[in-house]
Amino acid sequence: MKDFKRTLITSALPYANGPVHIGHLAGVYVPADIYARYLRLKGESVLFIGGSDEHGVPITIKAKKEGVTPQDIVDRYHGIIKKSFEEFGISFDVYSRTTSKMHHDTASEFFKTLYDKGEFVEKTSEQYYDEEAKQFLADRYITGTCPHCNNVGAYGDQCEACGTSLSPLDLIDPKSAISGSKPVLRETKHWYLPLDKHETWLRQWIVEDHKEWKTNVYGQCKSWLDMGLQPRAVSRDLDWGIPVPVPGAEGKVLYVWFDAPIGYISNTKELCEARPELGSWETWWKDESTRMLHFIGKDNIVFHCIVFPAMLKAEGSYILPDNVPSNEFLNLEGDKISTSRNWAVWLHEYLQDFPGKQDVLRYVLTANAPETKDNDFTWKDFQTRNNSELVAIFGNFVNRALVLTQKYFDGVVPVCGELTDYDQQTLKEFADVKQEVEKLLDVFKFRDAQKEAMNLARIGNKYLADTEPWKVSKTDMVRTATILHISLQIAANLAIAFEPFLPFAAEKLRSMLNLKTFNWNELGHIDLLKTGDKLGTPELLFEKIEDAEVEAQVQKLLDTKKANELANYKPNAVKELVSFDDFMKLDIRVAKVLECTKVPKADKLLQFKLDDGMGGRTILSGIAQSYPNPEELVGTQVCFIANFPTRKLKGIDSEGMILSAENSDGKLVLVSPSKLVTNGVNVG
Ligand code: B3M
Ligand code: ZN
Repeated sequence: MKDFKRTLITSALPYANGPVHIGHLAGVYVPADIYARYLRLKGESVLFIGGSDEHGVPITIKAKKEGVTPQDIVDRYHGIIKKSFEEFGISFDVYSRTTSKMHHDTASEFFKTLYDKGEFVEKTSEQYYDEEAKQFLADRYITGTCPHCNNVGAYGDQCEACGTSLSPLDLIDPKSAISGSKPVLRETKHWYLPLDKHETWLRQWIVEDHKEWKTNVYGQCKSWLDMGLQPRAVSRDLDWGIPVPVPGAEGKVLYVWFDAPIGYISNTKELCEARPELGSWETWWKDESTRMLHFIGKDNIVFHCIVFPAMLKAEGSYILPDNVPSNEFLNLEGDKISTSRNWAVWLHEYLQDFPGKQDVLRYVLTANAPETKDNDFTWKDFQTRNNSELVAIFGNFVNRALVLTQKYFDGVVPVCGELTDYDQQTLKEFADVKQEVEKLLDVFKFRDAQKEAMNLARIGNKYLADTEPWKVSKTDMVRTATILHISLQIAANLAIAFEPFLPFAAEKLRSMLNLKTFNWNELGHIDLLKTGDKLGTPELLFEKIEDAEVEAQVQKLLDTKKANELANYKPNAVKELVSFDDFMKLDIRVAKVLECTKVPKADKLLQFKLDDGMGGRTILSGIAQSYPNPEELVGTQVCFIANFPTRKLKGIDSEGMILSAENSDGKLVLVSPSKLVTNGVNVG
């Protein structure tokens, strides 16, 4: 690897149109944070840049829906997102936003530079225009019928029913989502970044020079390049965003994917202006001895590996990223996380339900990180990892070491006597951990790195279980002292090794150990604590999570599923018209239920004895699964078709048909008059 002097870490700027969820944390922010903390702990020069992405069409759509301004929306969510990140210990050096003046100026200038250098091509094309709303329509603002599956609510960029990506011109019977009117095609001019002209160097740079990139990233880039790159529009007809800073561009703004990555630059500038000791922002962005890393999710790969580098290269004075560690997606209990379907674990809600348990989520998300393929988060796994790893191994070891020291040595680090062979063997095992963890962190294998760090706790736990100081103390205090001395050194090592992964637990542990200064390079040492050092008060590092707590979370998700089913219920098309005469042929009446029982050997059928005002009749109805306690129906009134031919079902004559409605969840509900009526009267 090249000899770099400093590392600039960026993490994708989340859209400020909703709160952040576990998928964001697992995919981008926890790995980026682990890496930033790791480098800092090694004493390296590092900046970790974050911020909210506050432009783009979805924000304007949300604002319209709520009847507020886009600025109101981003103000609300920028605040919520920023707070969630702080609470989870994501250690950004700066977390700013793309509506800042600094960003508007920086992105505007960037565009202007490329424009002046002739790096864009101007093109006029036909796009849909809403004559009532007097505006061009972004792809998402146009709905129509999908030409592939006939879904009537397809969007101009994608049909969510069949998943096909579309262009607005593909839609049958297009409608404006703003006014509902039929849009017309109108000519409009835009600026395009001619990616085709950048293809040759991009291919060399990625395919030849960066074979070390993660296979998911490398593979996606290669297939984009193999398909051939096309010019990409970098402006839009929209009134929310950064105005295109050239003459003749009224009503046009920079495309959100043009301005958002420049946000990394703007936020670095803002940081360096506020803290001059960090040096000039240009050192971080233009000096070849800076190593730049973009942490992103897989849907952002093309923008960070192809489009943004092309922008930087076109500008001419910037460095390119050295690596783009991108993760796949995290699913939730088997389903894709979705903001619109509320299928997510929101960070702010998690903290209400599990206060103080940030590290548990960080731990589980890393242990299960979608590094090479999509992965699934389940509450059961969350509970198991907490109870049988964090509590039973890490917490248990630390607690025993500290409590025993408190008990036998008054909370003072005892003298280390002569080491047995077993002690030596244990120390040797844990001395390797540092190298192992580093090797993995250096190639962004966070889940394996955490597993390796956890081995340290396993070694400690096993050491205590094997040496049993609580027994030895009855006969040999010198040996007890040695065992606890070694155990405390292992605990101190844990406090360093876990700082990148579980910063809250690591800090708590350091304070229990009274470990004031620490750095990564001391990892593996067995003199982190000195004989005679006074320890702090032992506390539990992790707590057990009870079944009821995770069951409540699962129930919350089941409720969401149910609510979605009801909300998504789409009525069937109305059947063919019938004449009044045909309708009059049906003899629908009301009857009282006298008896209602399950039909033996038929799991769907109920047998009704009815008072139909005409001497009574029996009808069988296939609703048993919706009425598990049929006796409860006795005494209620139902509607039935009286002139339906008699049918034999399971050997019983069924003389008519009872009416029921099928709910959106598939359950059948009997239809009854809303007030008591005389048995046998007609319905019509
Ligand atoms: N806001 C997309 C996303 O959140 C976008 C990332 C911008 S990074 C410059 O997935
Ligand atoms: Zn479709």
